[in-house]
Amino acid sequence: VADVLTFGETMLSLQAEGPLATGAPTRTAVAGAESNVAIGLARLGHRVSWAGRLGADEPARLALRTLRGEGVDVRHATTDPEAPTGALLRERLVADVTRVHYWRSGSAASLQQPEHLAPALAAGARVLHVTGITCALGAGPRATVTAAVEHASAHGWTVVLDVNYRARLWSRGRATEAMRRLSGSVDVVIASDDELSLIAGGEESLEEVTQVRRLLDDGAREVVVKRGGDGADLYTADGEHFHQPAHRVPVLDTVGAGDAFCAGYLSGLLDGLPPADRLRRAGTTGAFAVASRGDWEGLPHRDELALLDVPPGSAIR
Ligand code: KDG
Repeated sequence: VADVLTFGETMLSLQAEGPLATGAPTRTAVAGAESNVAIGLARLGHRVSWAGRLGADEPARLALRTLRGEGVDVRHATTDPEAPTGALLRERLVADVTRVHYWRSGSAASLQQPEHLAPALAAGARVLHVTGITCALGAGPRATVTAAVEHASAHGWTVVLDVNYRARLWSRGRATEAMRRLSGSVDVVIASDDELSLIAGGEESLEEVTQVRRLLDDGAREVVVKRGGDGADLYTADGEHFHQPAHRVPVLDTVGAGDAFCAGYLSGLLDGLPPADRLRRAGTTGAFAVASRGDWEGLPHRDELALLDVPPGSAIR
């Protein structure tokens, strides 16, 4: 049985060093919020299964090779013989500002149906991880998330939802509708401060504690609020509140930091760490993503977790 089952759209990611231009250097990579989390967890030694849907094409083979190479179990990944694997292009406009273009409408993942995930659900797991991105991809993926969440809660798994709002994919109104529908079956809600109202369903101007109270009343055990460079907060159903300041690291690439944070938090949960320590591990893995290029390439292995405490400029011999 896997520690964590996750699924969602994994894509071919082209990362241009600057603005898009003929002949400009571009790095080829594999990206997707859920597979980023899966890799982060696998590097920390957890058993994680990624069960997304890909096309029958070269980007799919690259994605599967990469995930396998990182120790992620892909035996329940499925293939659509007709639809392509999705793709995205990331341009770096100025220092830390990137622009994303997607080619994912009509992709294999956007056509996923609940039956494609059934074998993965039947295999079992301790934790189900889903994100709002999958819900934004279409009716089939949204139904697949719902079926997975229902199955997981009926079987006593811990259900973790990362809101992960993507304005390029849907409106705040539609996201709120979909997130509200899931909120009653979610054990751990992870959201950035500006995403909290999407799942709590209140006005954006509503105070954070009020939004969190709604989610805890809906049945969540834990609500984790991410604030980028201002750290993160954890609220529990027992009425506890913890704050974790962000690590001070050089900012190289913030894309993927939320997924890295999520992987660290889940890792702490699986290890049975107390709440403050789970939040600390999340802060650590998030900082690794910020301080390295790529969406997941710089994530730490378990024996590297303490690297951020090494004095800057030192050589590890
Ligand atoms: O969190 C990083 C992801 O956003 C990135 O890897 C690609 O899944 C992705 C998306 O939808 O933008």
